[in-house]
Amino acid sequence: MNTAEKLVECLIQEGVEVIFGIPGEENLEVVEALANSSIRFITTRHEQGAAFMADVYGRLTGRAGVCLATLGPGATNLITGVADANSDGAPLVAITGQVSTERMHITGHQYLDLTKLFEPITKRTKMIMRPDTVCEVTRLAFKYAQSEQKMGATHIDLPVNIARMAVPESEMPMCHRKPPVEYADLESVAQAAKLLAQALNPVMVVGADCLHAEVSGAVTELAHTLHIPVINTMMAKGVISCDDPYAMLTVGIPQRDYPDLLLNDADLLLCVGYDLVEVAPSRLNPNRDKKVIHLNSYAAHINRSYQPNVEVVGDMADALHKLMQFCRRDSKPETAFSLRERMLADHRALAEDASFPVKPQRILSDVRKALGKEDILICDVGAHKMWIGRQYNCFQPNTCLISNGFATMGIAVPGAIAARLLYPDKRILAITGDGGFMMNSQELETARREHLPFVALIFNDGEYGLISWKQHDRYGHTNCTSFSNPDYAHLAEAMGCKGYRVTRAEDLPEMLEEAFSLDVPVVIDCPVDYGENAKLTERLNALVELVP
Ligand SMILES: Cc1ncc(C[n+]2csc(CCOP(=O)(O)OP(=O)(O)O)c2C)c(N)n1
Ligand SMILES: [Mg+2]
Repeated sequence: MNTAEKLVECLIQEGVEVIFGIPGEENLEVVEALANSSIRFITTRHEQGAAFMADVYGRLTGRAGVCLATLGPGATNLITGVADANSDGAPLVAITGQVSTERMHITGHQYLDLTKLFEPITKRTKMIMRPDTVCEVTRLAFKYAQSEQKMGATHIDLPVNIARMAVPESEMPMCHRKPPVEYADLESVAQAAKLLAQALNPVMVVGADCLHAEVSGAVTELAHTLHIPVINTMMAKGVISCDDPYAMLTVGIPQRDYPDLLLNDADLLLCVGYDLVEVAPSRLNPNRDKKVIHLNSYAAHINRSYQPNVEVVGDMADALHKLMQFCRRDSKPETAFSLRERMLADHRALAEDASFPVKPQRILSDVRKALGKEDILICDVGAHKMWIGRQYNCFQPNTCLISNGFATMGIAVPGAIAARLLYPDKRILAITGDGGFMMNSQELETARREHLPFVALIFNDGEYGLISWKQHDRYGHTNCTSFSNPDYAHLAEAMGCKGYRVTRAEDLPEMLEEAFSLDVPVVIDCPVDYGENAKLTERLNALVELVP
């Protein structure tokens, strides 16, 4: 058995069922070995698409998504998706081909030192230098990618000559067991309970590490038992259901919004599963005067606005349950309850607006009605993300995926393909700007070929809308942000997909229903009225000015 075949055996041992990627000369052996294995290989149209698919696969499962590329340009094309996964804590293993070890010391065709290239965007990058190390290198890649200490990306580089060499028969895929669960020490829980009991206006902030730890139930129970309102980051939507009276929805758009009013009044932040990349701690604790409890499975990062008074480190559900036992709080957060009503009323405004181009509020209201509680929205990056972040609300975790650590345009279309692969019975919707859609629209062909239908809804404004919004807020005009668009419905049809264009506000609900009933990928091109962006800035500036 050669090294490539042994690598595939190790991947199967790791539970890998699918790999996304593009074959090349230097990974021929691996592709051949994969073809003879139980692993499904999804050939993509750009390595970035493959990396985003692996990224979203990892986000949704907690198991590493795997992507494959050849050396040099194939590997550099993977970079953005790998960096996105690493920043956002999605487990991912990237595998690249490489030139033969005999010619790495010279300047040569397509050679690039890939371990150096991947170093800042992975938790670990290793080259397989000898056939007898393939099992260890593979196990390490998966261990680091999937480890509880913030998951992320890893990289395996396989030189073409090593791939062809025979592996000694004694080398077998390594076994692995789940590491034992570590529990927070009771002293830290007791300290946290004391701070919580003393706090006048505590607020719980839940972050993305809650998604894989299955702590939704414990978070919600704690909110009710100790009467603590809960704010979620953009990446932690649905950890507490949006219809829960304690759910104060999402913090994270650039403007100060209703949840910020609550943070303003808070004297203590109970941060659960929160990672600093999700939303700047200076946003949560601008004057650095709030007490902070950090509760996660790993210790806090360093930041001047995030210096926890107590760190409760260990199994999160267990720590939350103990905290409930150790602490008593009786007064209900009436201010939060009334703020929630005002916020929901604000979100409902224009939900039925009949004007055209369609208001973002109306689109999201229609989308929420079209998607069931368990269906999945994959959001791209742009002004549409700000609207989704602000007012698309979720009932369950992992039902709205937002890249908000690295915040990378282009994730939605390939991400939806991965989501569809995992959940054939759910409705999968990608919402993307016209800018981000064009960055990975080529993967529509992948989706059609692989029979992975999903619906892509394009917010069409002919601009890099978020940047226009920021320029408008800062300079009063826009620059370098506009472009022309193709006929997206035709573009979709040309790739064997179905295309629609919204021409009236009332079109969308029916189109969405029809789109989800089809067995090919669908693109819905929806002109959007981003005149609402500047109005939102104005409205929120006025809201915050009311605060003393
Ligand atoms: C890959 C990448 N390039 C650039 C940016 C910076 N950026 C953030 S949002 C944005 C504009 C997005 O435009 P579009 O996709 O049309 O969405 P819209 O804002 O119009 O809703 C840009 C350029 C980014 N986040 N990611
Ligand atoms: Mg746009």
